[in-house]
Amino acid sequence: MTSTGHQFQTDHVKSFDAVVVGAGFSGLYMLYRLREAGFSTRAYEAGDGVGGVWYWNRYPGARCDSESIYYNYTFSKELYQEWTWTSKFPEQPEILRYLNFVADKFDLRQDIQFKTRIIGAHYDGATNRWLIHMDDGTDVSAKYFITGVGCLSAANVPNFKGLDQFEGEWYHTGHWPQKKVDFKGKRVGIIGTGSSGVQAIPAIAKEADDLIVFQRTPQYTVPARNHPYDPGFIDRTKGNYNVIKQQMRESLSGIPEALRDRSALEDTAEQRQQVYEAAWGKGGFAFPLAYKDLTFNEEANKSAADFIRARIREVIHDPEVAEKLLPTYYYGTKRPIFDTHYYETYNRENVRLVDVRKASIEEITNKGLRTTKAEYNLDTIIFATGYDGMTGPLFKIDIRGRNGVILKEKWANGEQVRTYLGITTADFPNLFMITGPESPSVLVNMPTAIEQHVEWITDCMTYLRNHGLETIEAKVEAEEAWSKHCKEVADATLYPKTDSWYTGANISGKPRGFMIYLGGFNRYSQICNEVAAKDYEGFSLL
Ligand code: N01
Repeated sequence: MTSTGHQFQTDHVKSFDAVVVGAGFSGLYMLYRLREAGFSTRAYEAGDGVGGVWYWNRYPGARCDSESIYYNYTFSKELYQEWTWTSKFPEQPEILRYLNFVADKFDLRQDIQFKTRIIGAHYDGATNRWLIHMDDGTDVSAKYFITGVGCLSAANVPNFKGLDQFEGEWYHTGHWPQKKVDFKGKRVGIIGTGSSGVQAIPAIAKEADDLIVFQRTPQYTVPARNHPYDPGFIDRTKGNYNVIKQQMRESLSGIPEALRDRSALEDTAEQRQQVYEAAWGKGGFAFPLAYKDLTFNEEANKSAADFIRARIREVIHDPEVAEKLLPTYYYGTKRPIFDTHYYETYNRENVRLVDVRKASIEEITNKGLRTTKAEYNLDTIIFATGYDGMTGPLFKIDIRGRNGVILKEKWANGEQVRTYLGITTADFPNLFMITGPESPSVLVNMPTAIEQHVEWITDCMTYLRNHGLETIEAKVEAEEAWSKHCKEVADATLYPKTDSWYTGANISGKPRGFMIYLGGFNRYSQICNEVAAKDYEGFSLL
């Protein structure tokens, strides 16, 4: 029975080799790969189209901050030749078009059921199968249950008193409507200044009469310096496909641009200034990758943070506003943000910054929002308040493993989740999590991370089939060792010292732990390959 009291049907239900959750980057490629390998597979997608996070995040200004020529699949040379990106950092509609193009090219829609959310998946030890329950009341069964739910698909709308009495419109950036939201003539409030807020704020400020930004933690952001690609560059990139693919797959972070192999402390203050100015001018990842020790060494980190704080003071006309915008946490330990005229937006007459650390939000009223110091009348409220990351999307499904072990309960205790390689977890046979907790996922270029996981999972399933095996399950000692390793790697950095969604600190009551493997994509892939080469060392195969 599910938590909703559902009694699974086991007779006459559709049965597949594999059921995949989601039709974003992960689900689409998983479907393609398994079909190629001869596994009957069905994907279920809550939205009415493909795209995953790029289907839901339609807020103004939404664009990717990985370079487009890398933020795509590399498994098909033909696909790489056929698709042409228009600019360095593609906007959400262009990425969504790309994923639709992929779905059409490989004829993937025929195996996807849209507008259907999987709400329960229980492992049946008697038959070694997963029983899967949908929100339309139907059940199916599958030998393998594979989640492609993304790391950031469980929206966090803070539980402010009074939201239900608000008479205006409100939206979360991650659940943006398909119709255009009109801000003309409106007084808009936005809560949150993470990646989503930093992108949405300059775009909305251009349209709204008034924009009030409710900021709790000031952010470091560096200019994206987006630009259209010229045809010559695109031709050279396509011609270089093999090299680019290999470089991506052998890199630390899934993109060829290597971290500079130099400590910030090896340079003099003047040299550092020049390096940071050049990186600032180049934009995007050039800044966080300017020195190899920015996220390891406090002094190195401070040098980068000081540079950005100085830039903020230069850009902002009103010194009081500038002071409010100065971040103080370790640079790079929250997701580095790349912006287009973010700080400059605070020089506009129609934009006001409210520091909700000094005067916290008390309640949403019928007319707007009230902090401990003032009341703000608003027509529209935007929650750019982030996500219950990594585990949240998995917990939206009632996943139960061997003997009814509930995933959410297994990971509710202790200081971090427990997985083996971030793909599997003990007591959950034949469950694979694409970019699951404790895999490199969001700290590398996502499509690269996804391709590696999908290919590893497909190879694993093929191995089981070729050897006449029914189940694969992580051994407890293997997952304990992996989780310990993840923690040790993270503890050698400055990341765990900052409250962020990486640590779970943004969600009240969530156990704090560092949920991403920080040892580098190349090292991680090598470990996964070694595990497979040793006949899936650390797993029980039956
Ligand atoms: O979410 P966030 P996001 N009262 O968690 C604030 C990816 N992404 O959607 O920092 C007041 O970063 C919160 O304040 P604080 C990317 O990986 C990528 O912006 O917790 N404020 C913070 O300012 C990114 O990291 C792209 O103090 C509250 C903000 O809301 C991830 O998604 C674009 C609050 C949340 O920031 C998440 O980004 C967009 C409260 N009760 C997203 N609760 C690109 O590729 C939260 N906040 C470019």
